[in-house]
Amino acid sequence: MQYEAYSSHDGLRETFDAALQEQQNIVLQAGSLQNPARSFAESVCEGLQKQQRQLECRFLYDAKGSELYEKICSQPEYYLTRTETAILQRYAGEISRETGSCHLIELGSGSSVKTDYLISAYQAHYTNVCYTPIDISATALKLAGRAIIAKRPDVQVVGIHGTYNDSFQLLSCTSPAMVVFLGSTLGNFTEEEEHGFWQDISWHMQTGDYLLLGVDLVKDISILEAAYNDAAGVTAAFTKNYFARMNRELGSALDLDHIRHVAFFNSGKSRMEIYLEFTEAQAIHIESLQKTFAVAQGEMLQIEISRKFHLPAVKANLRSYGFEPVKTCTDDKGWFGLILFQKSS
Ligand code: AVJ
Repeated sequence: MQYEAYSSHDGLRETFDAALQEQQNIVLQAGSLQNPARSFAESVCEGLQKQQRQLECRFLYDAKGSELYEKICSQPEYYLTRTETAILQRYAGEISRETGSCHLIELGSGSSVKTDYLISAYQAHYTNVCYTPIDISATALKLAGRAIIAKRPDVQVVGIHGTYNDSFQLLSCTSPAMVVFLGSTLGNFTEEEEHGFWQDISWHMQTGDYLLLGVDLVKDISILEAAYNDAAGVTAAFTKNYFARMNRELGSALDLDHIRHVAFFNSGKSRMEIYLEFTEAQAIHIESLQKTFAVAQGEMLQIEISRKFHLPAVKANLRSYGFEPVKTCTDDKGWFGLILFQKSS
């Protein structure tokens, strides 16, 4: 698969459009990810200057982090991926009949393994299936794209190496389309961030287009907490990789042996909260910006939140942005929900 870099914002849209017309299989790089080391350094600095120090979770997904996340997905305690996959397997056919032929655009596509069930269903019913995975990990994107093309030579794949923000402008080229947002990635947003996100998506999507949203549902706390504290320690390795990445890319020289993974459910806020606790005082040094931050013993840096949802509330919320729920699918235990919406106005 070819890989091309584009710096200008407008350039991306035009190039995307041209790639679609010419039926190319290609990955386009958005300009926003052009200076990754600098964005990472700036983000860490900003996060460490906050009252409750918090780091942006999207930087968990470098090549190593994306690989560890895939490993999390197959841990016995991490029911999310398995459950959502089963729902997709069961309902992909019905979903594809409901929406008709459309361009599939996936936000945060990762390995695209789950999405393959959807692609397969669309291929069974329609010709000229086109898939646009969007991800911040170039490695994950290229591997996923190659695997799909190898398995399904008739599907066109135009990937975007970029952020969600980069993808919004592309939604005007793709109608009829279905935006696919799986894995309960929505749960990583605060309510405020979520609001801005739906406003943007709703603004850019065309009337009649679809949105397929996967959300993890509120359930027994012990099940939730086990999912983020797996016995094999893969989740801990995943979150600690944030600091390993800082050592690699920012020259932070942190001692990872004195950093501990902590994850618990906050019932009041209906969310998992994931921290890295410093079991000894350490300084975080960011070479390129000439900044040093002192972290006290026992201090916890928030690295991620993962909100858990109730289906009726999600539907009511999305309605307020012009998305009509047309189909709701869950598993037998009601642990995970997949909702198909149509953009009404
Ligand atoms: C990728 C956001 C769906 O919140 O469950 C898994 C990330 N973090 N284990 C989640 C994650 C720790 C995951 N999402």
